[in-house]
Amino acid sequence: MILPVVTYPDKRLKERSEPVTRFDAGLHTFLDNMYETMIASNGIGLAAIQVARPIRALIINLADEEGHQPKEELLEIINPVILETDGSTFYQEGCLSVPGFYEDVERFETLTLRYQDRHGNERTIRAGNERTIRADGLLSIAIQHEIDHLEGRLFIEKLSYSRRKKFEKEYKKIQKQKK
Ligand code: Y12
Ligand code: CO
Repeated sequence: MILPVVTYPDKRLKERSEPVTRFDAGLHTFLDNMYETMIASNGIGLAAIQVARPIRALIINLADEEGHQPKEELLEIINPVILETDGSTFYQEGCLSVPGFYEDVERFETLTLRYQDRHGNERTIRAGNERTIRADGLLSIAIQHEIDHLEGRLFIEKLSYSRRKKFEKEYKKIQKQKK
């Protein structure tokens, strides 16, 4: 099922999302719906709050050189914790919740992340299910962008004061054109 995407300046995007405690069929259906929504919207990353569920879940499905997004590469990241970061890099980011706007944003270059997958609910499996990955390049940027959503932060909040002002003006114009 394709879900409606919450867009800026909706206040829900400022909410801090709560940890996932139930990794049940309901969560699995919700993650499947997030995937369907992201693909239908031409996205490569989506956090649960972007479809109005304030839970610490996000998905990332980067495109390969040919622009394909193989589902086997889909990352479902629940309750993420960044353990380590290194370096810095700039990338022109976009967000399904801020349609039509792209801007260079500074992020850590690499990071080490701990998270749970969709089956992480059972206590006994939970520790075993904890995985550590080292994320590089675009994946590292996407993870940081999506984890910011879990904290109620948008990439536009990382812009300079003058660039943010310009954004607000441009965005209002885009919104008006849509009506
Ligand atoms: C690097 C930087 C940011 C991320 C976060 C994930 N971002 C997205 O998936 C953005 C998708 C997006 C899609 C749009 O729609 C189309 O291209 C048709 C779009 O354009 C409009 O809404 C007009 C904007 C953003 C991951 C990695
Ligand atoms: Co976003």
